[in-house]
Amino acid sequence: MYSAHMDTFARDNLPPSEQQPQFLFDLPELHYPERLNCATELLDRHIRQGHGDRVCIRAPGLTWTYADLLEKSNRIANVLVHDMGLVPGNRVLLRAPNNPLLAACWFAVIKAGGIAVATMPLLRAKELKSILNIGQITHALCDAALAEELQIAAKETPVLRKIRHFNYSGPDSLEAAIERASPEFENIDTAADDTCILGFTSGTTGVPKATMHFHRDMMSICHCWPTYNLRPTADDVFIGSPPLAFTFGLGGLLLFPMHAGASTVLLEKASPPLLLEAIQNFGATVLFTAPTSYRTLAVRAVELRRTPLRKCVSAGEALPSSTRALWKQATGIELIDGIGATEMLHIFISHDETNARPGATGKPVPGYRAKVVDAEGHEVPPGTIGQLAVQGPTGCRYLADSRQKAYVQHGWNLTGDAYLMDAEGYFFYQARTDDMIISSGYNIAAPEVEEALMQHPAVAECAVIGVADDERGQIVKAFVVLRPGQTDDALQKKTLQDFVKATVAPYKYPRAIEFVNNLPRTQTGKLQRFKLHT
Ligand code: 3UK
Repeated sequence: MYSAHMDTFARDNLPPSEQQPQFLFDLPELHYPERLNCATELLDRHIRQGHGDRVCIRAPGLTWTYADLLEKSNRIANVLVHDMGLVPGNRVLLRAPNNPLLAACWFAVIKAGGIAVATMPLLRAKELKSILNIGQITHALCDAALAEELQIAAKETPVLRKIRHFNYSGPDSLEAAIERASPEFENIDTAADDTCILGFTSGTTGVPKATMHFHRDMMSICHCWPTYNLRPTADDVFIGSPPLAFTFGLGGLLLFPMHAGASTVLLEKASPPLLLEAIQNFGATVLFTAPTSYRTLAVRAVELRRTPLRKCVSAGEALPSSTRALWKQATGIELIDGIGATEMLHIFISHDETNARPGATGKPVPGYRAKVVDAEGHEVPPGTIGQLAVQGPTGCRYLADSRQKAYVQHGWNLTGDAYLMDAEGYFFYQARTDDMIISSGYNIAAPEVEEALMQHPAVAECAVIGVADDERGQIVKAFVVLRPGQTDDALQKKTLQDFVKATVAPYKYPRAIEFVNNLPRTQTGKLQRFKLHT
């Protein structure tokens, strides 16, 4: 079988074929040639088709056309190959906040037939060390602002041979090497099924897992969800908060805009106030961020309505119906919700703005199929809660990890989410399977209680868990962040408890409530409910 990889590490560490999910290529656009380099399709193609002058990337104080990005990535590809000794199949660690050079480095690695391993900016040496080891990473391109932790990790990982730093001006910087390098580069003729990225799971607990995705997978995610659910145009300006190291951000803020020939705004910091400012300054039209961010931003309704924003995508966590309603009221825009996973690369159940249903994530994205199954893997009738199982052109391939057998069963990807499908085929998220609370024999989904609490005006944010209880097995406990000016006393607790009882089935109400100043979240914006178990 053809491969351009001289370093065969990735191919050697794929899960055995019988442990891989079944892949679906029903849609005609998913029939790829044997040889495919996704950088050629997403970047070089635009220049070849005469669109090199169109704006591709914007950042504070900087604008790059497609031709500019091509030249930068070609030069960096030459640095990787000629100065740093990269051979196809080598893994390259990328480390930076979302900025234009990170995007150029990503394309440079892909062009050179390398495997890009982007890392979350906040990772510390210990976590980087485990990524370096799992991925047997040989090269690194690192923003000087994030050099410190990588240097500590690198000292203890001998496989990492070459590091170059960028966004600083020393003679040994990547920029200096870029100046000397040729602007021409012929992309390595990779196989469609050569691995091109390792995506590390945001991992709430335990040892991180590396998911392996091929060149054709990058194209599949561009051909499925954006084509049928987002429907962007070449005039759109994309913006958002997820890091490019998180596949939600990689797709939403780099691959999808480029596939559409549109432009993308890369922001190193994208907290809600900074995001709003950038939406205004850059005239953004398509926004990608997490549910909590929409909730916070919604208070700036007047300013948001003056921007050209037209499509807003929420993913990473369940979207509460109240947040959907709040955003619609504030901006007039119906949110597009979508569930994705690092293992699946991107979104596989979603809807467009005309088919949104409160409380539902949507229907399987064209190219994917989904079902709800019981513990034995049998499909359950509509209206029954079970585990979500999916198949599509993308799917889970953990690099040398026994947990492959838990995620992929009978050829289906099991995401670890409890779902229900209604009679019309809409999928309704319930909880992570490990966030289902069993109290006095009742099954209670933590997010449903959170949703009820959040409808109360005193509540800014909240998280619900099950805590051990002698009498009931578990009881529902809520951690609540109050809005400014609210009192955190026993009366407030009683008010919130009564409110939940009046909103959902009374047995779901939180028997315990604790007021806190903030909630633990991952760098991808996910609530870490397990950290609340003390
Ligand atoms: C949860 C959701 C309800 C769900 C991701 C879009 O989140 C992404 O990937 P991760 O590997 O986490 C996967 C898990 O997160 N989840 C994500 N989106 C939703 N739950 N509604 C949603 N809309 O538990 C899932 O199994 O960090 C999201 C695109 C790419 C991604 N990697």
